[in-house]
Amino acid sequence: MRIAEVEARLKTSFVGKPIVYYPQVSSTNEVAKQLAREGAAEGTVVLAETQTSGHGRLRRKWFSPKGGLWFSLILHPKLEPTRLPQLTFMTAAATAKTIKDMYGLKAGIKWPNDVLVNRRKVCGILTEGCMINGKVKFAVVGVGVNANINLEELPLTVRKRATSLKKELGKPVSREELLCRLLLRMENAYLTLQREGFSPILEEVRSLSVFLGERVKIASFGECFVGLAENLDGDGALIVRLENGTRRKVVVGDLEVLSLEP
Ligand code: BT5
Repeated sequence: MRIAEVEARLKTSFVGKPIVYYPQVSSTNEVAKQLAREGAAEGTVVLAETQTSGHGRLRRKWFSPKGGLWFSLILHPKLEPTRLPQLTFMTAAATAKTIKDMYGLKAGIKWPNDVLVNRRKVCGILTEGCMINGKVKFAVVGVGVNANINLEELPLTVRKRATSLKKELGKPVSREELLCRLLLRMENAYLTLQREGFSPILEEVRSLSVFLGERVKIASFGECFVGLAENLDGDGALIVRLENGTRRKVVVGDLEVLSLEP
Protein backbone atom coordinates (compact mmCIF):
# COMPACT_ATOMS: atom_id res chain seq x y z
CA MET A 1 0.00 0.00 0.00
CA ARG A 2 1.33 3.39 -1.00
CA ILE A 3 0.40 5.34 2.12
CA ALA A 4 1.77 8.65 0.78
CA GLU A 5 -0.64 8.38 -2.15
CA VAL A 6 -3.55 7.70 0.22
CA GLU A 7 -2.62 10.65 2.40
CA ALA A 8 -2.41 12.91 -0.63
CA ARG A 9 -5.81 11.84 -1.99
CA LEU A 10 -7.83 11.43 1.21
CA LYS A 11 -10.68 13.96 1.38
CA THR A 12 -11.86 13.25 4.94
CA SER A 13 -11.62 15.71 7.79
CA PHE A 14 -10.63 13.33 10.57
CA VAL A 15 -11.01 9.68 9.49
CA GLY A 16 -7.63 8.28 8.47
CA LYS A 17 -5.77 11.09 10.19
CA PRO A 18 -3.39 9.53 10.86
CA ILE A 19 -3.04 6.15 9.17
CA VAL A 20 -0.72 3.95 11.21
CA TYR A 21 0.78 1.47 8.77
CA TYR A 22 2.42 -1.92 9.40
CA PRO A 23 3.62 -4.55 6.93
CA GLN A 24 2.34 -7.22 9.36
CA VAL A 25 0.50 -7.27 12.69
CA SER A 26 -1.34 -9.83 14.80
CA SER A 27 -4.66 -8.08 14.21
CA THR A 28 -5.32 -4.44 13.33
CA ASN A 29 -8.21 -4.46 15.85
CA GLU A 30 -5.84 -5.47 18.65
CA VAL A 31 -3.29 -2.81 17.69
CA ALA A 32 -6.02 -0.17 17.36
CA LYS A 33 -7.44 -1.03 20.81
CA GLN A 34 -3.98 -0.65 22.30
CA LEU A 35 -3.42 2.70 20.58
CA ALA A 36 -6.88 3.90 21.68
CA ARG A 37 -6.10 2.95 25.29
CA GLU A 38 -2.93 5.03 24.97
CA GLY A 39 -5.02 8.00 23.82
CA ALA A 40 -4.94 7.83 20.00
CA ALA A 41 -7.23 10.39 18.38
CA GLU A 42 -10.65 9.62 16.98
CA GLY A 43 -10.25 8.82 13.30
CA THR A 44 -6.93 7.01 13.67
CA VAL A 45 -6.72 4.09 11.24
CA VAL A 46 -4.45 1.08 11.73
CA LEU A 47 -3.70 -0.71 8.47
CA ALA A 48 -1.60 -3.78 7.73
CA GLU A 49 -0.64 -5.74 4.62
CA THR A 50 -1.13 -9.04 6.43
CA GLN A 51 -2.42 -10.22 9.82
CA THR A 52 -1.15 -13.28 11.62
CA SER A 53 -4.21 -13.59 13.87
CA GLY A 54 -6.94 -11.61 12.21
CA HIS A 55 -10.26 -12.51 13.78
CA GLY A 56 -13.98 -12.28 13.36
CA ARG A 57 -16.80 -12.62 15.88
CA LEU A 58 -16.42 -15.26 18.60
CA ARG A 59 -12.67 -15.27 17.86
CA ARG A 60 -13.25 -17.00 14.54
CA LYS A 61 -10.24 -16.81 12.28
CA TRP A 62 -10.13 -14.11 9.59
CA PHE A 63 -7.67 -15.10 6.86
CA SER A 64 -5.65 -12.06 5.83
CA PRO A 65 -3.20 -12.84 3.03
CA LYS A 66 -1.36 -10.15 1.09
CA GLY A 67 -3.46 -8.13 -1.34
CA GLY A 68 -6.40 -7.52 1.00
CA LEU A 69 -7.49 -4.31 2.67
CA TRP A 70 -7.22 -4.94 6.41
CA PHE A 71 -7.76 -1.97 8.67
CA SER A 72 -9.35 -0.74 11.90
CA LEU A 73 -10.82 2.68 12.66
CA ILE A 74 -10.84 4.19 16.16
CA LEU A 75 -14.04 6.07 17.03
CA HIS A 76 -15.40 7.79 20.14
CA PRO A 77 -19.12 7.40 19.48
CA LYS A 78 -21.82 8.87 21.67
CA LEU A 79 -23.71 5.59 21.78
CA GLU A 80 -25.01 3.28 24.48
CA PRO A 81 -22.96 0.06 24.50
CA THR A 82 -25.94 -1.95 23.21
CA ARG A 83 -26.04 0.32 20.15
CA LEU A 84 -22.47 -0.38 19.01
CA PRO A 85 -23.73 -2.73 16.26
CA GLN A 86 -24.93 0.46 14.55
CA LEU A 87 -21.28 1.10 13.65
CA THR A 88 -21.13 -2.30 11.94
CA PHE A 89 -24.26 -1.56 9.91
CA MET A 90 -22.97 1.88 9.04
CA THR A 91 -19.73 0.33 7.76
CA ALA A 92 -21.46 -2.47 5.87
CA ALA A 93 -23.60 0.09 4.03
CA ALA A 94 -20.57 2.30 3.31
CA THR A 95 -18.60 -0.66 1.96
CA ALA A 96 -21.41 -2.06 -0.18
CA LYS A 97 -22.09 1.38 -1.69
CA THR A 98 -18.40 2.02 -2.36
CA ILE A 99 -18.04 -1.31 -4.17
CA LYS A 100 -21.18 -0.65 -6.22
CA ASP A 101 -20.13 2.87 -7.18
CA MET A 102 -16.50 2.17 -7.94
CA TYR A 103 -16.77 -1.12 -9.76
CA GLY A 104 -20.42 -1.49 -10.74
CA LEU A 105 -20.59 -4.81 -8.87
CA LYS A 106 -23.83 -5.89 -7.22
CA ALA A 107 -22.77 -5.65 -3.61
CA GLY A 108 -25.26 -6.38 -0.85
CA ILE A 109 -25.41 -6.68 2.92
CA LYS A 110 -25.96 -9.94 4.75
CA TRP A 111 -27.00 -9.45 8.36
CA PRO A 112 -25.27 -8.75 10.62
CA ASN A 113 -21.76 -7.92 9.35
CA ASP A 114 -21.02 -9.21 5.86
CA VAL A 115 -20.85 -7.64 2.44
CA LEU A 116 -21.45 -10.07 -0.41
CA VAL A 117 -20.80 -9.89 -4.13
CA ASN A 118 -22.40 -12.59 -6.24
CA ARG A 119 -23.60 -14.40 -3.09
CA ARG A 120 -20.06 -14.64 -1.71
CA LYS A 121 -18.40 -12.82 1.14
CA VAL A 122 -16.09 -10.05 -0.02
CA CYS A 123 -15.93 -8.17 3.30
CA GLY A 124 -16.39 -8.84 7.00
CA ILE A 125 -16.69 -6.24 9.75
CA LEU A 126 -15.91 -6.56 13.43
CA THR A 127 -16.82 -3.77 15.87
CA GLU A 128 -15.39 -3.96 19.37
CA GLY A 129 -16.03 -1.51 22.19
CA CYS A 130 -14.21 -0.59 25.35
CA MET A 131 -16.64 0.23 28.14
CA ILE A 132 -15.92 2.14 31.34
CA ASN A 133 -18.65 2.59 33.97
CA GLY A 134 -21.28 1.43 31.49
CA LYS A 135 -20.24 4.00 28.88
CA VAL A 136 -18.41 3.50 25.59
CA LYS A 137 -14.90 4.90 26.00
CA PHE A 138 -13.95 4.06 22.43
CA ALA A 139 -14.87 1.67 19.65
CA VAL A 140 -12.75 0.00 17.03
CA VAL A 141 -14.34 -0.90 13.70
CA GLY A 142 -12.31 -3.56 11.90
CA VAL A 143 -12.84 -3.94 8.17
CA GLY A 144 -11.51 -6.75 6.01
CA VAL A 145 -12.05 -6.40 2.25
CA ASN A 146 -10.82 -9.14 -0.06
CA ALA A 147 -9.52 -6.66 -2.58
CA ASN A 148 -6.74 -8.35 -4.56
CA ILE A 149 -6.26 -11.57 -2.60
CA ASN A 150 -5.82 -14.88 -4.36
CA LEU A 151 -8.70 -17.07 -3.25
CA GLU A 152 -6.37 -20.11 -3.39
CA GLU A 153 -4.79 -18.71 -0.24
CA LEU A 154 -7.99 -19.30 1.72
CA PRO A 155 -8.79 -22.77 3.10
CA LEU A 156 -11.25 -24.69 0.92
CA THR A 157 -14.16 -24.45 3.35
CA VAL A 158 -13.84 -20.65 3.50
CA ARG A 159 -13.09 -20.26 -0.22
CA LYS A 160 -16.45 -21.82 -1.20
CA ARG A 161 -18.29 -18.85 0.31
CA ALA A 162 -15.73 -16.11 -0.39
CA THR A 163 -14.77 -13.91 -3.28
CA SER A 164 -12.43 -11.00 -3.97
CA LEU A 165 -12.79 -7.85 -6.03
CA LYS A 166 -9.94 -9.07 -8.24
CA LYS A 167 -11.78 -12.33 -8.91
CA GLU A 168 -15.08 -10.59 -9.69
CA LEU A 169 -13.51 -7.97 -11.98
CA GLY A 170 -10.84 -10.16 -13.56
CA LYS A 171 -8.16 -7.59 -12.66
CA PRO A 172 -6.70 -6.04 -9.53
CA VAL A 173 -8.11 -2.83 -8.06
CA SER A 174 -6.25 0.18 -6.68
CA ARG A 175 -6.36 -0.41 -2.94
CA GLU A 176 -5.28 3.19 -2.39
CA GLU A 177 -8.32 4.54 -4.23
CA LEU A 178 -10.62 2.02 -2.57
CA LEU A 179 -9.37 2.99 0.88
CA CYS A 180 -9.76 6.74 0.19
CA ARG A 181 -13.32 6.32 -1.05
CA LEU A 182 -14.30 3.94 1.72
CA LEU A 183 -12.90 6.12 4.51
CA LEU A 184 -14.74 9.14 3.11
CA ARG A 185 -18.02 7.22 3.04
CA MET A 186 -17.43 5.93 6.55
CA GLU A 187 -16.78 9.44 7.82
CA ASN A 188 -19.95 10.78 6.20
CA ALA A 189 -22.02 7.88 7.52
CA TYR A 190 -20.60 8.33 11.02
CA LEU A 191 -21.42 12.06 10.99
CA THR A 192 -24.96 11.21 9.85
CA LEU A 193 -25.28 8.64 12.63
CA GLN A 194 -24.11 11.10 15.28
CA ARG A 195 -26.33 13.95 14.01
CA GLU A 196 -29.49 12.19 12.87
CA GLY A 197 -29.42 8.86 14.64
CA PHE A 198 -29.68 5.38 13.22
CA SER A 199 -32.76 5.62 10.98
CA PRO A 200 -31.07 6.93 7.81
CA ILE A 201 -28.42 4.20 8.11
CA LEU A 202 -31.06 1.56 8.73
CA GLU A 203 -32.89 2.62 5.57
CA GLU A 204 -29.68 2.16 3.58
CA VAL A 205 -29.08 -1.25 5.11
CA ARG A 206 -32.65 -2.26 4.25
CA SER A 207 -32.22 -1.14 0.65
CA LEU A 208 -28.87 -2.92 0.27
CA SER A 209 -30.01 -6.10 2.02
CA VAL A 210 -29.76 -9.49 0.35
CA PHE A 211 -31.62 -11.20 3.21
CA LEU A 212 -34.89 -9.33 3.82
CA GLY A 213 -37.84 -11.22 2.41
CA GLU A 214 -35.75 -14.40 2.08
CA ARG A 215 -35.96 -17.77 3.77
CA VAL A 216 -33.07 -17.87 6.20
CA LYS A 217 -31.43 -20.23 8.63
CA ILE A 218 -30.39 -18.62 11.90
CA ALA A 219 -27.86 -19.92 14.39
CA SER A 220 -28.04 -18.03 17.67
CA PHE A 221 -26.73 -19.11 21.08
CA GLY A 222 -26.40 -22.74 20.04
CA GLU A 223 -29.90 -22.89 18.61
CA CYS A 224 -30.82 -23.20 14.93
CA PHE A 225 -34.07 -22.31 13.22
CA VAL A 226 -35.47 -21.49 9.79
CA GLY A 227 -37.91 -18.73 8.88
CA LEU A 228 -38.59 -15.68 6.80
CA ALA A 229 -36.33 -12.65 7.42
CA GLU A 230 -39.14 -10.15 7.72
CA ASN A 231 -37.56 -6.91 8.86
CA LEU A 232 -34.94 -5.13 10.92
CA ASP A 233 -36.21 -3.34 13.99
CA GLY A 234 -35.12 0.17 14.97
CA ASP A 235 -31.92 -1.18 16.55
CA GLY A 236 -30.95 -3.46 13.68
CA ALA A 237 -32.17 -6.66 15.34
CA LEU A 238 -33.56 -9.17 12.87
CA ILE A 239 -37.24 -10.08 12.98
CA VAL A 240 -37.81 -13.62 11.71
CA ARG A 241 -41.24 -15.11 11.07
CA LEU A 242 -41.10 -18.78 11.91
CA GLU A 243 -42.93 -21.47 9.98
CA ASN A 244 -45.64 -21.62 12.67
CA GLY A 245 -46.35 -17.92 12.15
CA THR A 246 -44.76 -16.61 15.37
CA ARG A 247 -42.07 -13.93 15.21
CA ARG A 248 -38.66 -13.98 16.81
CA LYS A 249 -36.29 -11.12 17.37
CA VAL A 250 -32.64 -12.08 16.84
CA VAL A 251 -30.05 -9.72 18.28
CA VAL A 252 -26.91 -11.83 17.90
CA GLY A 253 -26.31 -14.71 15.51
CA ASP A 254 -25.33 -16.03 12.12
CA LEU A 255 -27.59 -16.00 9.12
CA GLU A 256 -27.63 -18.09 5.97
CA VAL A 257 -29.86 -17.07 3.09
CA LEU A 258 -31.09 -20.46 1.95
CA SER A 259 -31.65 -19.44 -1.68
CA LEU A 260 -28.16 -17.90 -1.88
CA GLU A 261 -26.15 -20.88 -0.71
CA PRO A 262 -23.25 -21.29 -3.17
C1 BT5 B 1 -16.25 -11.29 10.32
O1 BT5 B 1 -16.46 -12.19 11.33
O2 BT5 B 1 -16.65 -11.40 9.20
C2 BT5 B 1 -15.41 -10.08 10.73
C3 BT5 B 1 -14.09 -10.03 10.04
C4 BT5 B 1 -13.33 -8.78 10.38
C5 BT5 B 1 -11.94 -8.80 9.81
C6 BT5 B 1 -11.22 -7.50 10.02
S1 BT5 B 1 -9.71 -7.43 9.14
C7 BT5 B 1 -9.22 -6.04 10.01
C8 BT5 B 1 -9.65 -6.24 11.44
N1 BT5 B 1 -8.68 -6.98 12.21
C9 BT5 B 1 -9.18 -8.14 12.65
O3 BT5 B 1 -8.54 -8.97 13.36
N2 BT5 B 1 -10.45 -8.30 12.23
C10 BT5 B 1 -10.87 -7.16 11.46
P1 BT5 B 1 -17.47 -13.41 11.27
O4 BT5 B 1 -18.83 -12.94 10.84
O5 BT5 B 1 -17.36 -14.06 12.57
O6 BT5 B 1 -16.95 -14.32 10.09
C11 BT5 B 1 -15.78 -15.07 10.24
C12 BT5 B 1 -15.84 -16.17 9.18
O7 BT5 B 1 -15.57 -15.62 7.88
C13 BT5 B 1 -14.79 -17.25 9.37
O8 BT5 B 1 -15.24 -18.21 10.28
C14 BT5 B 1 -14.62 -17.80 7.95
O9 BT5 B 1 -15.65 -18.73 7.66
C15 BT5 B 1 -14.90 -16.58 7.07
N3 BT5 B 1 -13.65 -15.96 6.58
C16 BT5 B 1 -12.44 -15.90 7.17
N4 BT5 B 1 -11.56 -15.21 6.43
C17 BT5 B 1 -12.23 -14.82 5.33
C18 BT5 B 1 -11.90 -14.06 4.18
N5 BT5 B 1 -10.69 -13.51 3.99
N6 BT5 B 1 -12.87 -13.86 3.24
C19 BT5 B 1 -14.10 -14.36 3.38
N7 BT5 B 1 -14.48 -15.09 4.45
C20 BT5 B 1 -13.56 -15.31 5.41
